[in-house]
Amino acid sequence: MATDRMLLLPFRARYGPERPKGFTLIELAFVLVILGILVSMGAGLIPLLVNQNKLNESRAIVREARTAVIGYALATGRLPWAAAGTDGSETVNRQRGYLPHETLGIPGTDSYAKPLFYSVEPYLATSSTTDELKDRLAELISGSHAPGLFCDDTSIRAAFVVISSGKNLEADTPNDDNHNGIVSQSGDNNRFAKPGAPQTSDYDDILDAVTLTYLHGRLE
Ligand SMILES: [Ca+2]
Ligand SMILES: [Ca+2]
Repeated sequence: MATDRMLLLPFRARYGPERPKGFTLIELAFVLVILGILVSMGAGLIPLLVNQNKLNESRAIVREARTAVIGYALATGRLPWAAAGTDGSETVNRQRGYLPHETLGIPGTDSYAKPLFYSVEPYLATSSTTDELKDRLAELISGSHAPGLFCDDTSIRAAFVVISSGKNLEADTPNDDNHNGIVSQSGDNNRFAKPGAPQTSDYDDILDAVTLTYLHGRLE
């Protein structure tokens, strides 16, 4: 039988010359060098990706807080005061401080585990119905009642702002005026950064704001 004869033949006679197995040393060295380069490139990218991820996460947290404050206004006819402490309970007559997250029922820290800051137009924290809130917004917009909260120096008139202190873990100028790293009632003023201001070596806060006109539109 032809098949039986094939089985009796040595391996090389059946399948031809044996091919060299594995890599040569030079090939191995080359592969290792390329792998080393790829690993070092990847290792360099990891901190950048982590930073970007943290930034995006805090942006989303600030955005969610903004939405929660708008929801509070629509439900109660007023904006909450700021919280004096990090427990997040609003403190009557407190225009600047921590986000009143307990009052809002949301988490109060950013992706860097630092408390969020908040400032409110005081005239909007003492209305009691959505109609009254809307009337007060109209007064602020027309100037018949002087507005008391601004972004981008005084070019944007805001109903409220929410701020994450960002990667350096401190509020930066112009959100923090007395350079103590936090936004508080005394020592800081009522002018904040432009929402979405670019990240620089001196400013890495993440600020979102709702303008008077936007909130007025939401109450239509
Ligand atoms: Ca900062
Ligand atoms: Ca301060």
